[in-house]
Amino acid sequence: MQNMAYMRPATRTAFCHFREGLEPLLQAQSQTLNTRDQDLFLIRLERYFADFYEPFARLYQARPDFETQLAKLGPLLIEHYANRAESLKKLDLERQLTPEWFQHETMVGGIYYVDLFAGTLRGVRQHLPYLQELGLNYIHLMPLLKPRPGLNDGGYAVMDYCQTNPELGTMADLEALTAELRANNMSLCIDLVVNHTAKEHEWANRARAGEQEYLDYYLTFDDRTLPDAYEKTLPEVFPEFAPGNFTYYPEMGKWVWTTFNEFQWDLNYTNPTVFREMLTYMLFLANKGVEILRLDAVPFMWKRLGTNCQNQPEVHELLQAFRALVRIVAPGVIFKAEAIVAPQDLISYLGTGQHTGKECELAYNNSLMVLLWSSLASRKVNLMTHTLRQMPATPIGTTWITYVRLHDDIGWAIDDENAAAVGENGFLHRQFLNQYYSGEFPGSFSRGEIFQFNPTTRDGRMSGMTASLAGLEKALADKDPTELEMAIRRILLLYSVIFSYGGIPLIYMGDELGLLNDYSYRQNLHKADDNRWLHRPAMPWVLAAQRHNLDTLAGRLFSKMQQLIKARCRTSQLHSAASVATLWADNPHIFAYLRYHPAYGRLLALANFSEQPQIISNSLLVENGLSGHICDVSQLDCPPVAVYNGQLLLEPYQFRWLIQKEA
Ligand code: OTU
Repeated sequence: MQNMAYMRPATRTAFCHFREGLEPLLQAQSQTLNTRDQDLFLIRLERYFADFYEPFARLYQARPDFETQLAKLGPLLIEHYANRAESLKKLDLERQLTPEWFQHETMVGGIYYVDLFAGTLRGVRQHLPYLQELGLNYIHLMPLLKPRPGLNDGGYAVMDYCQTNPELGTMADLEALTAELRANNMSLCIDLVVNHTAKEHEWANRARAGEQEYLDYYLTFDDRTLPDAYEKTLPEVFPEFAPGNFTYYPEMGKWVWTTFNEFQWDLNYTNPTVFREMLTYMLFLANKGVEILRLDAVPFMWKRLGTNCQNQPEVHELLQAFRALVRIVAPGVIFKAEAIVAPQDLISYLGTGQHTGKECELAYNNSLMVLLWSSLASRKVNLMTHTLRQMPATPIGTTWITYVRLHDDIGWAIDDENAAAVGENGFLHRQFLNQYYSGEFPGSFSRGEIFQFNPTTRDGRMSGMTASLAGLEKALADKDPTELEMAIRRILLLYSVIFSYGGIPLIYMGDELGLLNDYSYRQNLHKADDNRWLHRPAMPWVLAAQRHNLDTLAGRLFSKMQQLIKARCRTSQLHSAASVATLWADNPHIFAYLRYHPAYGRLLALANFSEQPQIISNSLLVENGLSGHICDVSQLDCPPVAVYNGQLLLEPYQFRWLIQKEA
């Protein structure tokens, strides 16, 4: 029992006590858990106990019921461990032996709404061949747990976490899907909305009925004193359709904290019962075969007066404690933080400082996403290069989710200081991006819509599908073949970066076919107010059927996307653990970065963000260790790359993944 020896004295005492309490419970499970299972559990408990206990104690030790709260966690762990299917226990073992599984260059994901993609969970199973053909092995299905009736924020207002949305299927369907995915080496990611529940959740119903126990699950106030005090420093997430952060319910005589919509009630994580309840949901879903939990809106989980109530240190304590407990029961499961925050706050969700190696394995690289769009509009890569060079490397054992688009708006998370460092005004640049992507800016190629414009701060975000934002919609409307070509190249350029910069790339449903904005949301009562539905189209299977016809737009994009995925999968330098260094090229339009793998060497990626041909000096290659026979591994035949007069040419929007061929 080595790990115990490393524990701090107080932790060791707590551990011994905790384990003693569990031993009889484990033995009582001897029907389901053999000696080896029990040993494994105890070894894991010892391994992860400090990781869980210490943050848990820091959060809740001051409470008189701390010991009772702590003791309640043990039986929960055993119950879910005993319920875990043999096939999942095998997966746990595999994953513990290959903890870097999600960093492999072969990891490629996609994002799908069950109903819009395939109608139901069973429908998703029928369409697995399509996902496999594209080359995906990580499937993120958008919120599928039982939402409230009526408006539900795209499923992010859950009233029952133990049931699926009945329109999509049953829990049994979900289990059958995860089993089939597993058999095909594919992993399922689903959303777990941890920050809030629907106001129709049982806890909320009971809070509304006045049960004190359940009022403590949420953040409620008798009058405006505290809400007013908090509002002084709180931003508004949905200023247009949900202004303010609190909602008054006359039947309760109380104000309730509602960061997002009125029907989404923020949970009170200062209450350890809420922590335990959410842990129960995590373990429940893990036992259904879900492999990646996308933890929604994590930055908001802890509130502090005088702050913006995001990214508080306690959020990281909570995530570490959850992480360790899930690892004890289901180490095959990993966490993905949904924290769409400023560059300097982002990295901490992957575990930094005291949380290193103990927090989420995955987090969205929204900085990269925003900067890609910023560069595409400005045709300049200096802000992107500068900002990414400031970003710390991902901690060992973690990686980014890289993406071009997803179901949300694009929030222009561009730091004023970083903008100033490259001679830009952050505010004006963000204004420019909104004008550019909404199509107002003269000469813009984009067709998007501004989301949640805030007249006070003049902040706004952007809605739209990749293809429409990248110029395809306009080019088709204008019947302009040159622009059409440019739009296709822009889409592939953006995807080339997310396929090679480091992390698991996610393709947003329809981008592989060049799907455009869907304006039909305007006619739908439940959607018209929220233009994020502009980029949540239904899967056009008729269009998808053209994917093998290279004379069609859909066919061209699909086959190129498929090729790029294949190219990624055979390029070991693109393993997520291989380092990435963003470089200054001697051309303001060319984005350059070097991937370095200790065993496989270097890969220099170049991406031309302008519609003009550009050249860079060969010295960039030489200085980064590439000389002699250079080839471009982004193409399936790996063509040699010629250098003329010490210069390398990049066609409009061309990208290259250069490696040095063995002599
Ligand atoms: C998330 O997004 C979801 O992705 C959204 O679709 C939901 O509406 C929302 O949570 C509420 O559940 O503010 O504009 O830093 O940026 O949680 C979208 C995280 C959001 C937030 C994010 C949120």
